[in-house]
Amino acid sequence: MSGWRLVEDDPAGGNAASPPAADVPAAGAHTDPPHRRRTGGRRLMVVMATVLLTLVGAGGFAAARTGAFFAERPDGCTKPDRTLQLYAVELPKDGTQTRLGYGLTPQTASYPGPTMEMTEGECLAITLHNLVPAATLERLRTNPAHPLGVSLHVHGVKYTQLSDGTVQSGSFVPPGESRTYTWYAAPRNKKTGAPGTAGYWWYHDHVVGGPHGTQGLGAGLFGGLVVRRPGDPKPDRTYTVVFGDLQSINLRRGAAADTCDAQNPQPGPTCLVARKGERVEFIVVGIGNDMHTFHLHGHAWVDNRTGVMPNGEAFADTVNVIDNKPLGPGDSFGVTVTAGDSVGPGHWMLHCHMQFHSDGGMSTMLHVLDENGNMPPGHDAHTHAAAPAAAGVTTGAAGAHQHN
Ligand SMILES: [Cu+2]
Repeated sequence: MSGWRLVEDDPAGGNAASPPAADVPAAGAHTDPPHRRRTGGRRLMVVMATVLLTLVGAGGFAAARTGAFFAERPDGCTKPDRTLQLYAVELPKDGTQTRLGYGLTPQTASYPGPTMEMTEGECLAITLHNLVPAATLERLRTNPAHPLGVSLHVHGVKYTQLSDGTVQSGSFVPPGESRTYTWYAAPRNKKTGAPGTAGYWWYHDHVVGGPHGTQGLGAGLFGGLVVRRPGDPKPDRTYTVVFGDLQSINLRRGAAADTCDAQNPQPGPTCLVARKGERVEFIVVGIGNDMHTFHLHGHAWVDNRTGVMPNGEAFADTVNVIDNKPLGPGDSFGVTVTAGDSVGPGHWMLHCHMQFHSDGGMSTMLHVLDENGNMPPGHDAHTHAAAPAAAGVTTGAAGAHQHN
C-alpha cells in the first residue's frame, strides 16, 4: 500500500478511520472520545473500510496507472477550451545521433517542437500520439526494466498527476498509443494571492531512456510555451531557442545552427529571420547540464514579464534594460525586441557569451531584413566562425553537428 498520504496525528490512538468532522465534539464539551461511542454498525463500517483500503492498496499502482484516483483536470478547468493533436516521431539522424521531434502533424515534427501559446484562463487538451518505433525507444533506453514510451511534461502551467508525463504517475504513452494531457493556464488568484501562469515556459519528454527523459530531451523532444495575459502586447514572430550541452543551440552548433537559405530564407525553428520594425519574441530555454548566457547583438530588451515597456512609462526606471541574460538548466525566459530598431537590417549574432561556448560554435544569427523583406546590398553573404574540431565534434559538408 502506498505510504503517500497526509493525515493529521490521531491523539486518540491511531484509528484507521477518523470520525467525520461533524462528529467531533465542540471544544470544551465534556463527552467521551468519539471512538468509545462507536455503535456496532459503525464498527462494522470501520472494518469494511479497512478491508476495502487494503484491497485497493494492493492494486494501487495499477489503478494509478489508469488514473482511477486522480482528477483529470486542475481546479478551474471544467472542460478544455481547445484541443490539439501532437505527434512524437523519429526524424532523420543527425550524423549518428537519433533525433526525435514533436509536431502538430507527423510530417511537420521538428526540434524544437511547435511553440505553444495560451492565454491565462484557458484550458488546453493535447492528445499526444507516439509514433516513435519501439525499437528506437529500446535503443535509447538506459535500463531494460524501464518502460518504453514518450510523454509530455510541461513547466509553468497547471496540470494534475494524470498529465505529469512521468513513469511514476503512469502518464506516458507506449509506442503506437495516444494519451490526452490537460494544461490549465491559471489566472492570478486575487483571493489567495497565488500568481498566475503568464510567462515563458517549455514542455518536454520525461520518459525516453530513463525516469527523467534525459535521452528524449537530448534527441529533440522539447518545445516552447508562452502564456499571455489578456491585453499583453502581441509579437509579430516568436522563436524558441534552446541552449544545451556541447555548445548547442536547438541541438546544432556552428554553421549547422543556422539553416536559413540566403536566397529564400523561410522562418523556422533554425532560421531566425524578421523584417525591420517587427516585434520579435524569443522563448529562451536551458537544457542539459551547463550554464549559458543569452546574448543578442544590436538589440536590448526590458527584463520584465513581457519584455516590452508598458505605455505610460511612469515606472520606466524601475525595470532593467539588458542585452545578456544568464540561463541555467531548466530555466526559461522571454525576450522581446524590435528587429533592427535604430540599427537597421543585417545579420545580428545571437550567442552564448560564455566564451568557450561561443568559440565552440554556440552561435547563430537573427537575420533582420528591410521593411520589404530584402537584405540590403552588401549583406548578401554571412559567415559563421568555424567551429573547432574539438573532441566529440565532427565537421562535415553540412557543418558542425552536436554529438552526445
Ligand atoms: Cu553556453
